[in-house]
Amino acid sequence: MAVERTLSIIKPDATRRNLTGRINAKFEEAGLRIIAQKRIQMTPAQAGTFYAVHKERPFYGELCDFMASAPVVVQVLEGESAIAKNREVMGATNPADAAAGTIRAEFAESVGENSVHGSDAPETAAVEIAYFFSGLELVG
Ligand code: DAT
Ligand code: MG
Repeated sequence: MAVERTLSIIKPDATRRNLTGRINAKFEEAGLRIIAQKRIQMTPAQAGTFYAVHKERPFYGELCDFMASAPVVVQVLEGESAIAKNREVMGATNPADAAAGTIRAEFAESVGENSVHGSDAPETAAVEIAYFFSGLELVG
């Protein structure tokens, strides 16, 4: 067990429906601290760089357009085992498979428009945090 940081994104389907506060409450109730947060509007190219790992997948173009379709809230969450804990609070990628009480079970609209992103490992968390935030913006 160790204190970790992870990159979270509240996606366009959720910002459109004014769900930022309710989603943040889920993180805080799980003991995750929001140590950095800003609302931005990405271009499809910026979303494409962020999701470059998926560039060969059939849904890549749709994913980039969706992520650029409205503002997103990018944030850094900190806590004990924050990467796994955040993935637990988010629920499965497909909301049909997400456990009751998770963000995706409660709020996601579809597998593509699933309300939140969370880093999946320490290495990806470090790269993803650096994509959006400078060290000075992380206030733990
Ligand atoms: P996660 O966001 O749970 O880490 P992932 O990394 O496999 O899931 O995929 C990244 C995003 O791509 C996911 O949140 C939504 C989209 N996506 C994944 N699988 C998809 C599919 N079968 N159809 C449409 N979009 C999909
Ligand atoms: Mg992923």
